[in-house]
This record gives sequence, structure tokens and C-alpha cells, in this order.
Amino acid sequence: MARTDSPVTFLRSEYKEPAFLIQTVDLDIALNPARTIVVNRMQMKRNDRAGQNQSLILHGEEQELVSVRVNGVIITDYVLTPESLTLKNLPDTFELSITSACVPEKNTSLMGLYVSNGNFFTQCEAEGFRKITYFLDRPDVMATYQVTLRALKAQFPVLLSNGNLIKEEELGNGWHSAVWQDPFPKPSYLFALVAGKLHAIERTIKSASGKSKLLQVWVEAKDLSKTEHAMDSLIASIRWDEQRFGLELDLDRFMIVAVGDFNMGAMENKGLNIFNTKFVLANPETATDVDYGNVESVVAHEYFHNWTGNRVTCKDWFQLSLKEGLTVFRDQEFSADQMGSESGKAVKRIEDVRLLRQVQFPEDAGPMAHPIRPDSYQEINNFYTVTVYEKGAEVVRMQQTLLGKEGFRKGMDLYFKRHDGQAVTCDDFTAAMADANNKDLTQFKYWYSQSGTPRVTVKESFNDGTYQIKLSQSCPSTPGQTKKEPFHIPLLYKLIHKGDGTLDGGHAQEKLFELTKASEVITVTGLADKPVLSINRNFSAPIILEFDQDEAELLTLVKKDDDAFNRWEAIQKLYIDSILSNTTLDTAVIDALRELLLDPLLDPAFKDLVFTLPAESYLYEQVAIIDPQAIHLSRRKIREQLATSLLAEWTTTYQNHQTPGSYNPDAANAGRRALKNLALHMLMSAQAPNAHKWAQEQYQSANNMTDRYGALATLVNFASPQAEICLNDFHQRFSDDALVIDKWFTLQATRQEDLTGQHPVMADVLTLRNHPDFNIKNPNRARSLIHAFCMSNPGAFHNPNGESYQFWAKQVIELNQINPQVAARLARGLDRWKQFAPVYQNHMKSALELISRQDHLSSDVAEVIQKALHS
Ligand code: B3K
Ligand code: ZN
Repeated sequence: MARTDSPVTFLRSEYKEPAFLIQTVDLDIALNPARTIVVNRMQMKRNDRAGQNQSLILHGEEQELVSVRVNGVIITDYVLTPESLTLKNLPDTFELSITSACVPEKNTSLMGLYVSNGNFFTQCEAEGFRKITYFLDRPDVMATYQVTLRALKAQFPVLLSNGNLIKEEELGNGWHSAVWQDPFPKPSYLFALVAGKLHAIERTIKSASGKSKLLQVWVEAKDLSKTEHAMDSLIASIRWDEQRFGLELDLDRFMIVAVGDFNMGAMENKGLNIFNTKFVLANPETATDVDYGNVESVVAHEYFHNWTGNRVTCKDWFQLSLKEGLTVFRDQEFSADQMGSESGKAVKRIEDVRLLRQVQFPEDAGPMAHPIRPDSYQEINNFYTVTVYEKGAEVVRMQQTLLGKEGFRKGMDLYFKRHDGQAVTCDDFTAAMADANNKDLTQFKYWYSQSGTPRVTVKESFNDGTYQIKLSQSCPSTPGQTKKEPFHIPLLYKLIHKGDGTLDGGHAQEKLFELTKASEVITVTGLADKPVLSINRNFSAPIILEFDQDEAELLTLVKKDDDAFNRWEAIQKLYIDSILSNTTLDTAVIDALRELLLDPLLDPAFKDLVFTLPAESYLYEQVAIIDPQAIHLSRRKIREQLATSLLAEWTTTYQNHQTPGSYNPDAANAGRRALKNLALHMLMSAQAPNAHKWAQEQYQSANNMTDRYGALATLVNFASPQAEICLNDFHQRFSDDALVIDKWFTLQATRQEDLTGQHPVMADVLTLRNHPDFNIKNPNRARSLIHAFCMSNPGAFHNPNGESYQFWAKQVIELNQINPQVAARLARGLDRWKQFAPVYQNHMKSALELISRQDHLSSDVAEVIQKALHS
């Protein structure tokens, strides 16, 4: 976060114990948007495990230091820099009291204490607490907190902090106060406060051991009717963690608060989770099925952190995946269980893998590639990545696959038994898994230390009833890592019979093969004919599989595989082959797809994924030199082929998947809507005679946002004459709802490029950038237009004229001044520039250089740009 002209690199190998420990923290905060005064009283103790006579170096940024007292006596012989406060010659134990001031209303970085729509909020992870007070702002310093909040009651009637409410008082002059106590020691990054005009819905439940728990969801008054789903999701999460992992809510009260200005999704502050409104508010008119699913999984994710992250936390920020990978794995498992059916679980798995491949695989192949436990960073905020989160979750999942569900649970139990209340490492986690199961995970740990996506090549042979599978693994070199050791890769596989799909006896079972060497062979004897291999079932390892199966074999998998993931995967391979060779799909493939589309036993949500083509960013990873327009056009051609060759089926699909009656967000209904809206899109693409009329009718008569937005998206994407009227109607209808207006921006920023060149998306984006509703300071709004266009519309963004890259650079530069985290996220947009064909590459390079020439780049943006240009 700190602005820096000479970047400092932090190394995992340089971990040092803190010189002092902070046992208790007593904060007294007088809240005022223009000048907030913080009095921080800490009981300090020298750390026996660190060297003696060390100075105390406290972190502190963007504060005005008012006074420092040691054991009640004012001292002045300290050293103050823009980033630290150093005290020397201290006793072994003492009380340190620091008074400082900050200006929340000027804080646009949204880290530390800030104001959003007149209310106060905090964001401390990773290093925001140091903007509130001087502190040992590192996760291995854990203390218990008591917090007194003071504010004008009329303006800030609600005062919230972590833990339990102890006391409320009227103070005179219109001021009031509240005292909060959190009984659990925590690192500073889990501190939070909220103050302002907010209202809550409440429920009281009994936890597994019969204790009463008060649950609250706090929002602005106008949003109270959109909180039910978040509350239901919270209760479902509490129940799931009790049942699956035996983990109970430990506080008497648990609060969720929604805020409209927030850098990311949500934050797991102890007992006081703060959420982006996007992941709390939902009602049928304003939220889509996808939004409903996201609210459920983000609420679950933050709640699950209470154990994986808060009760057991990270020793340093290099261990981030210890809490994030594990918690993503837990929220994925939770959401899968909420799907209600086996095929629903497969749908969830496919969605998770799609995200991994679209975003994490490119990251792992680019200049920012890092292991899930990085060894170095310049700006920790840049390491809240899909690698740490999503690949981290895959690494946890592989441990469950290797140990079995019960073995994994034993490992989790041991992890909590050993480490509750501690700040620990990824090694401690794998040690608990290994020890509880008597399993050697030494080699497995390369997944934590090596970056890059491993490639596994499969070669088969079949002779006289003996079938051999030769597996070889390798991993491309990544920044700082040229040589890689072989990974321990769990591969689920099964042999499928070409005819009816099943083989006899022992051959019919799914098996687990643990690939540990550079190359190994699996031999199966006694087979009548060559089987079809289904391997890496359910995506058992996050690898790139290099396996040449011909169309006939892939179609056998499409038709006969009982692993839904691999059925889907076989279709993806057929799509990729056609797109990359710029051909069309064979009739046999279209026939197989027709059968799937009409199969009454298949889940509509699964069918929707079957017809969703691989993302452009994933296709880019399949070629040596990226020609984004060629890939875009060829991908569009395949979609048009799917639309026209199955025209009759899309018509019946559209008609047969209506969901009349009141809105129900459950997986079954959401799946029907997803497929129906895909059908509408296909009908438009195929220029079916009724398509425009149906889309317009659906737009007007929809009783839920999924259908209204789905219809509008179709009209806009296919430049229907009705598009503008409906867009205006949509804006007017929802003008008071910021999250829906975000959708309105995103839809226009991500629409399909007009191939005639008459009406380029870039031109619309420039107009929208000046729209009165656009506000670059609000992260959701900035992302809804700028990030959406630059990062989610590759067909329009990658224009050989290079204009959009200049636009991108200017936005990064402007955001850098306002909010370095939002800027740095956008700055990742050209990570893969060196892979692009020269005409694009040259424009990209000048855009990157334009940014790198700026003075006062934040450490966030500087790290991203410098790595893109130089690694
Ligand atoms: N732990 C937070 C992320 C904080 C990001 C700081 N730049 C949310 C989450 O992963 O649950
Ligand atoms: Zn998290």
C-alpha cells in the first residue's frame, strides 16, 4: 500500500520473531469523519524467543501522532518515519499508550478506517490496522481487544465492533458510546468497527451444544428487504460446519454488515464480518441466480474463516493459502452439498474448474506466477490471487482425495487440537494431515513450493489383452524457478468399454493412481479390447493433461462416462480442437450434443455447461502465439454452428424450460432458467423468426432478475432494434439500486463486438465513462465498466488498433491515485502480453511503459507492471 520509489522485496526466509508481544489492546476511538482520535493502550511484553535489548518498531501509516506514553509517562525520544514508530530502551513488560489521529473521509484507498455513504467502516487485512493506530501489524502478534467507540448519536446511532457488547452509554453533547470485548486473542487484521445509520434483521438459533446465538445482518434501511437470503445462508453455513467438521460458532453474537464501497468481496473480522453489498443483498427482482449462489458461498466462506483463519491463523502472510485455500475448499464443499443432487455437485465442480482454468492457469504461466505459498512479495495485497485461493483449494482437495473424506476429517481434527489459538504455517497443516493418517506427504509439499501448472502426458498401448498407460509429468519454468521436482499427483481413473460403457469385474472400478515419478506405467491385463481411458476424473489434480484421444473415443466418453466432469471435459476437448483449427464440429459431434440436449434425465444446469464454450483466456493458453481476433472469430463460429444446427431443439428447449409461478432460487430452478436463457441466446444467434419477440416479451414480463437480465443481454448482444429501449427502461426501473446499475454498465461493457465495425464496444465504454452514474471511486462501479471491458470482453478489448490498451493504461494511472488495490487488479490485465502476436504486443508494451513512467506509482501497481515488463 505504501507508495514507494524503490520497491522493497519481503522474503519468506527472513521471518523473525516479533521483538515484543502485545497481550491486551484497549482502544478508545472518538469517531469523526474529519478527524478521528484513537487512544490505544497496550500491555506489552518482551518476546523471550526474540533477541534481548531490541527496539520496538511499530507499524504506522497516514496518521498524525499525538502522544506516546510508557507506563503512563509521556516520552518524546522516539523515531518517527512515514511508515514506523521506533521506541528504544524499554522494560520487559510495560503499558504503552499511543494517541493518534486520522482522516477517514479523505481515505479513498478503503484500507484502514474510511467513510462510505456517511457511515464508518474498516478494512484491516492485510496491513490496514497500521492506518488506524501504531501497532505490531503482523498476524503472529495476537491479543485480546476491548474497544470503546464514541460518536455523535444522531449521525452514528449504531456502534459495532468485534465480540460481545458490554456497555452502552449516553455521553452528553449528543455523543454516545459502546464498549465491545472480544474474548478470543486475534491478530490486528481481524479488527473491525462499523458506525452509522444501519438496521438489522435478527435471528436467534441454538448451536449444536445447545447455546443460544444471536445472528444479525446489518444494512441501510432501504435494503432490509434484501437480507433474508444472506441470513438463511449464514444459518446453513453454521449447520454445515457443525455436521461436516464438528466446528461450532464460538461467540454469542455473529454479525454481517453490508457496505457499498469495498475493495473485495467480504472480510472475516472476528464476529463482525464486513461485506460488499454485492454479496449480501438479494431479492428476486434485483439479483440473478448467480448472485444468489454467490451470496450463499461468500457468506459461507467468511463464516468458515472463523475456524480456518481466525481461531487458527497464519504465522506470516506467506502462509495466506493456509487459511484461504482451506476456506475456499470448505466453501466449495458446502456449496456442492447445497446443490441437492449428485449431478448438481458435478455442476459446481465444473464451474470451479472453469474458473481455475480461465484465470489461474494464465496466472501460473505468466509474469506474476507464484507458488500457493509464495517465497517473496513486494506488496502483499497483490497476493490475494486465484493461485493462493483457487489453486490453494485444489491442493487441499488433493489431500482429501489421497486420504479419503474420513482421513481428511481426522487430519482437520488434529490440526485444531494442535493449533487452536495459534498462528501457524502450511507445513503445520500438512503435518497434521500426515500424522493423523500415517501418510508421508513430504513429496506432496512441492505443491506448496513450486509454481506453474504441471503437465501430465498420457500415452497408451494395447497388445494381446494387455493395456498400458504411460504417464509422464513435467512443469514449465516460471519466474525464479527453472528446475522442478516431480509432483505427487493423485489421478482418479477408470476404463470405459467402447460398446456399452462397462467392463467386467475389477476393471469396472474407479481407481486412484498416485503419480510420483517423472514417468510411470499402469498395466492392466486380461482385456478383450482396448478400453477408453477416463482419467483425472472429477479433475482430481489441477494439471494440464496432454492426451490425444480421437473423436470416436471422446464421443464414447461423452456418451458413456459415469463421471459427469469427464463427460463435460470430453466435449470441451472437441470444442477446443475445432476452435483452434478453425473448423466446424463434425456431424457425429452435433448428433451427440443433440442427444444430450434432449436427454430428459440430464440436469438442465449440466446441459447449460455442456454448451458453454471454453473461455477465450483458456484458449489463449493452448497456443504458442495468441491471435486474439482469430480465436474470437473461430469461437463465435462454433457457437453459431451450435445455434443453427440445433435450431429446432433450442426452440423446444426454450419452451419447455419456463419456470412459471413465484421465483425460487434453488439449484433445480436456476438450472432451468440458465438453460432457457442459453436457448434464447442460441435462437437469436440463429436468427430464429420469433427470437426478438420472445426476448422482448421475456424482458417485459419477467418476475425475476435472471430472466429480465438474460433477455436484455440477448437483445443487447445481438443489436436488436429493441435493445436501446430496453436498456433505457432497465436503467429507469432500477435507478435507485446501485448493484443493478452496475449490471447495466457491465452488460454494455461486455457485449459482443459488432463485426461490422459500425458500433464498437470501445466507443460505448468511452461514453459510459462520462455517464453521470459513473463514479471511479466506487470499486463496484469502476469494476462494472472498466475491469469488465478490459478483462472480461477479450473480443472487443484486443483490438489491433491498440486504442483499448491506451484506455486501459489511463484508467490504471487514474485509479492508482485513488485506490491502489483496485488499480493493481486492473493492471494485471496485460500480464500475458509477451504471448500475443506482434501487432498486439507492441501496443501492449507501450501501454505498460506509459504506466511504468508515472511518478508515485503505488507499490501495488508498481510490482505488477514491473514484473510484467521485466520477468
Ligand atoms: N480475507 C479477505 C481478503 C482480504 C484481502 C485483503 N487485500 C476475504 C476473504 O478471503 O475471505
Ligand atoms: Zn477468505
